[in-house]
Amino acid sequence: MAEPFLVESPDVTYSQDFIEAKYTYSTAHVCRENGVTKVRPCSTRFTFRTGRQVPRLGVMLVGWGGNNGTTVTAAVLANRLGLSWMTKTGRKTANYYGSLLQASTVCLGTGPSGDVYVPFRDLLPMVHPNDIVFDGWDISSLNLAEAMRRAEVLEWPLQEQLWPHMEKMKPRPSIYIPQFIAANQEERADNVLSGSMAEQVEQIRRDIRDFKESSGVDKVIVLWTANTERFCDIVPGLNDTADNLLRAIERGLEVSPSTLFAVASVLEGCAYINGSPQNTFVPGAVELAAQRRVFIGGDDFKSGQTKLKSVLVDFLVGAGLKTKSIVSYNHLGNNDGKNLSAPQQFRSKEISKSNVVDDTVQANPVLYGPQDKPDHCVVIKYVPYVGDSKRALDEYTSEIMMGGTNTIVIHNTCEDSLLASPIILDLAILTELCQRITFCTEADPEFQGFHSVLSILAFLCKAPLVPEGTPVVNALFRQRSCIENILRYPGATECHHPPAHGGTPG
Ligand code: NAI
Ligand code: DG6
Repeated sequence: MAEPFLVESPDVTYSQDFIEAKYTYSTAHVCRENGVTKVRPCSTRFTFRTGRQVPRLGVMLVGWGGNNGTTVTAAVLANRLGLSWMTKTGRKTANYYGSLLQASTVCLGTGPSGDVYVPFRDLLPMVHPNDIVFDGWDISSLNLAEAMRRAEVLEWPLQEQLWPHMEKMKPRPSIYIPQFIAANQEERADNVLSGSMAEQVEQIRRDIRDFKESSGVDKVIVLWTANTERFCDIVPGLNDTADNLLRAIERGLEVSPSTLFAVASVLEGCAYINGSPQNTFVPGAVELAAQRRVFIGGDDFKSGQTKLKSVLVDFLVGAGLKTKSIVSYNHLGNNDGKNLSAPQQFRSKEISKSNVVDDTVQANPVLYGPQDKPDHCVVIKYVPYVGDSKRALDEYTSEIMMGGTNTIVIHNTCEDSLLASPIILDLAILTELCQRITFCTEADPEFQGFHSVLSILAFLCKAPLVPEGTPVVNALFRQRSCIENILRYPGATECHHPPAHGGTPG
């Protein structure tokens, strides 16, 4: 197996199957004793082992016929086939812009002519997006070519080239429980499973096995990019434990389709990622994943307005300015916008978009008291004419020195699905990589995998799911450092940049 570079160090060994690297992780414990704050530096010696055999990866999308589902499938095909197409501003070529792994770089070290940068994807052996095989489900029966046309995201000359490839792809019938998504979605629900809830979960499990066998992939990851659902109540006896959740499915009680897909995936040993905001991962689903040692991750792709917010507020508060008000408005005209025009589905999105500054604010007690946080207003409007081209307007107002005020206003226009698609690829590829990494310490010499709640995916998610008791980090560049560190340690490619906190395994 040829890696793009080799690390020459006594701490790194390459065998046929593994890269093994020793790494000392340094941090500090802070405690208060007798009225004095004490800081105690400490370090842990880790050994990381990464499997070098990159599997053939299958990704099953729930909501395959939607804007994201069709766009990501089309983008991978277009890249694989090396397609280009004419637009009024000239010829465009398929690329993976917007993918952290494919299109951003990290510093490997210093060479004779200065710093040497490599793409993120070169740090460890990873699946290439061109090699991903897609399948999936949708409540709408359109084949992927027709669904791509319905999405109105890609230029027509590109769609024409992709048509013969995409029309062969047909979403599998899905679980449809109308109360969870907006009533305005009913007209597209012509591809739905029947039978009891337990039978439908069984069918999803059969679909996963069928896809694996018929496509010849080694591994399957399931990712929800279907409509935003309303939140579920957490009810003791219903969804609070794995056993109760499984019983609730047997009895056909209230369980959302996204949770049913999570359960089916976990029972099949497939990682499950939630790209929408709803609380798919009720405590019973989290427990089931932990019991089965299957990765879960989410929630809600962090693609545009929120990504910028998690940079800008970190910058403002990090620079010592007291942000007092954040107003985020956007309008869009795709089917996502239509679904979000219903109050309960909007509420799910409002929650995931609103919590994104909490950790940054709490981390600065100089500026903010314990109950103090900025006013934060999120508005989403459905305007069919603009289609997938979302327009977002943000106003950030901060208090500056001596009673002054600083107001920043931002306007952003972009195709929403072209921002979400590379995130879908990164989520799947990172999750797969994490399945090949194990680690041990001197104190605990048995090799183990990461925690089943895969918090390393936080960079890609608006409301990151983290293991219970672990602090949530929203600030984008801390999240990026976390991925960078976790990818550097197993290959021992630490550069001169100091490791950021948040990069601890698990
Ligand atoms: P979309 O509405 O175009 O696609 C969703 C698809 O899911 C539709 O084809 C619909 O028929 C299907 N669907 C609904 N319920 C289903 C079920 N139970 N089983 C199978 N299929 C089902 O929406 P889009 O733009 O693709 O977005 C998908 C999700 O991703 C939404 O929840 C959205 O909020 C979320 N998201 C999108 C971002 C973006 O930038 N595009 C960013 C963050 C999140
Ligand atoms: C309107 O906000 C529709 C949403 O689905 C967003 O487009 C999506 O969640 C992306 O949000 P953001 O805040 O990351 O741009």
